Amino acid sequence: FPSSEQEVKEETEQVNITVVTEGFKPLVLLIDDDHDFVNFTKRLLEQEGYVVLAALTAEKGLQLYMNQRPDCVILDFVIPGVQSFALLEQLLIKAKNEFIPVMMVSAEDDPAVILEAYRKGVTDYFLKPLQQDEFLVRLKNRLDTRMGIQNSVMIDELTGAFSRRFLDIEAKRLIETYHRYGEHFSVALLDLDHFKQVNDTYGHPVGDRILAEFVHYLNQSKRKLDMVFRLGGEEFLMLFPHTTKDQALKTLNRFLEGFHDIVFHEAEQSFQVTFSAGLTEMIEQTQSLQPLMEEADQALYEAKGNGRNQVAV
Ligand code: GH3
Ligand code: MG
Ligand code: MG
Ligand code: MG
Repeated sequence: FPSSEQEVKEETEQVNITVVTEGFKPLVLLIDDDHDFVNFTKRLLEQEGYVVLAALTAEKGLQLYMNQRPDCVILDFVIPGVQSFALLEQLLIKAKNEFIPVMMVSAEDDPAVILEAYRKGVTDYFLKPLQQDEFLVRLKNRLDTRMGIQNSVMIDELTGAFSRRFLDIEAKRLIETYHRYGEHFSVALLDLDHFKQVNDTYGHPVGDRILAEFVHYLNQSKRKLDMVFRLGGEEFLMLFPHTTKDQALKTLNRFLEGFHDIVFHEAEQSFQVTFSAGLTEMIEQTQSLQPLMEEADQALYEAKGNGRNQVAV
């Protein structure tokens, strides 16, 4: 059916664009013990359309970094205390591993200190008082690069979900956040029901469109910090930060109903699609994503066996 294929393609493209740009404002984490500078810079960045999180201590800064997933960090390294220094060094290592730019802003103009900051992975070093215009342009360039990496490497092209590669980074961050701060999180595997049949009946392009619609639906319905990853085929993984299993169960049941309510129209037929999910929660003994995925997979298997269109725990 050539005409509906054309329709499908356009709609898929639309979905992809919506997923990537919808209401997007870069999140900037600002860490500095200088209140006046923080207040001033926060206002400046908000005027530029950024969402700004501010931390006045290294400890709070690291916590926000791990909990909120910023797109860029602006940092004054000269926060007093040996412990603070160690925490900020940890943050730099994490940021480097996660491709998050770190821009330093400091009154310290000793070339040896500046060189050392670059060696530790700082991407830019600005002296106070800040040359505002240059700072804002370079920040924008850094964020553009960061978003470019995110969109090309970390986003699955067909559906707009995050890619499997990005899952490892995010899971590592959540597991560490759990052990350090006791923040709960839940993990769910989602798999579309009888999807082979959908492809066989309506064609592969329609299947592709449904995959994109599924992710679009989840992205619209989830909380901001929840993340959707495509593991492959019609199988997805969701991470629910700050969420217990009971809370995630309610959310997933809402998704089951909401997605099932979407009516697809193809070749003069209308139909609905369902999915099944297996859910688990981070617990103390867990040190990696692998056992969580195994548990979620076992639960998914049960959901399928019990008739599909349901969540099992
Ligand atoms: P179950 O309810 O047990 O999950 O049944 P199922 O048919 O969904 O499961 P199965 O694993 O047997 O088949 C998955 C199907 O998903 C097979 C394949 O054609 C389809 N599929 C996988 N990746 C894609 C894709 O990228 N696009 C499309 N259109 N279909 C895909
Ligand atoms: Mg299957
Ligand atoms: Mg399936
Ligand atoms: Mg499958």
